[in-house]
Amino acid sequence: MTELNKIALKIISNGKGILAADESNGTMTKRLEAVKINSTPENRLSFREILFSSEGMKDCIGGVILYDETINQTSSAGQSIPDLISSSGAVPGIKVDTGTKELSDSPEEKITEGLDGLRDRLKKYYELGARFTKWRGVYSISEKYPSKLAINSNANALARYSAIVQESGMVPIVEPEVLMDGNHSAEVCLSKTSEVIKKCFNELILHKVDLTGIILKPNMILDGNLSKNKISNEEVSLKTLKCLKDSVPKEVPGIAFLSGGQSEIEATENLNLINKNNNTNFIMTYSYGRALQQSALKVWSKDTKDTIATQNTFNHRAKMCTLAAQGKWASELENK
Ligand code: 5MM
Repeated sequence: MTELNKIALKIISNGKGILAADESNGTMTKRLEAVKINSTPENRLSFREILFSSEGMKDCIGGVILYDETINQTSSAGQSIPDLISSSGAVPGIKVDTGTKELSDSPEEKITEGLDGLRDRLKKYYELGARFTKWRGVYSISEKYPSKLAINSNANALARYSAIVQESGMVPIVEPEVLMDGNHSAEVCLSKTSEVIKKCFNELILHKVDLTGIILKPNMILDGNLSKNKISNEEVSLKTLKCLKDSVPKEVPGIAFLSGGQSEIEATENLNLINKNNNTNFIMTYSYGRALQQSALKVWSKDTKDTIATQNTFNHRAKMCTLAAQGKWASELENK
């Protein structure tokens, strides 16, 4: 077993999942302003520190993805944020892409940037305690999209990123997110997501990335959010499994889904069914941002001094997701 494979397994084994707390300042500002909180570095830290020091971290969270601002911050007790995360048994990780830009020649689509100077930034993040990283490619679905150009260029960037990250001794999370926006069917989502993931693996193999030392972070297969038709949760799980079985090489140790705008319960129920029906050898877990934080953020915004209520809310969500990552979740447990 290689060191990278060990790190990947530590993050996702035994029902543990990933807390995606890597919102860039722009995204975090949107999230905070939606609940009428000022987006200052202190407030961003304050909410995140409450999550990172909650009980639920120990049993449920195997890794936390941070943003550059947070990995450099210090807790109220004077501990570095990566140390605070490690003290709960979770692995600190860091988002290393620098965001998306218009794709030249297809300006309605996006290309993710951040390769320039990446090696040097990784050195700094490793010293700060990070042992895994994240890079997200974003694809939209419409009649014309995602174009071959977007599929190829984002796959190439994800592979170049992964190779450099592994060279630096860290596990790359490869996140090709096919957005749920639009009125397309789940069938279309299935065929586009499969095409995107297959191309990513072609490029990862070409760049000699060790597939036992990565974690794939894909979307689930869903109808577009504007589609009138909604397939059942059972069908979501079966289509998602079909997609991954056909497109992901067997060496990959695990898959950690993004929630992508699903409600907390939907994301939990779908993950649970994926695990119940899992006919692959992949560990199937979560790497949720909104589906782990939404309710906790609402509670916190009502009284930012009420750490206990915020942590209880987060602990509950983390516990539900961890049960789902083992196929042991049931809706009745939500009210206990
Ligand atoms: C936490 O949000 C991440 C994106 O941040 P920026 O758009 O600000 O760069 C995002 O990549 C996130 O990690 C994944 O989409 C998972 O989050 P959700 O909310 O989809 O589970």
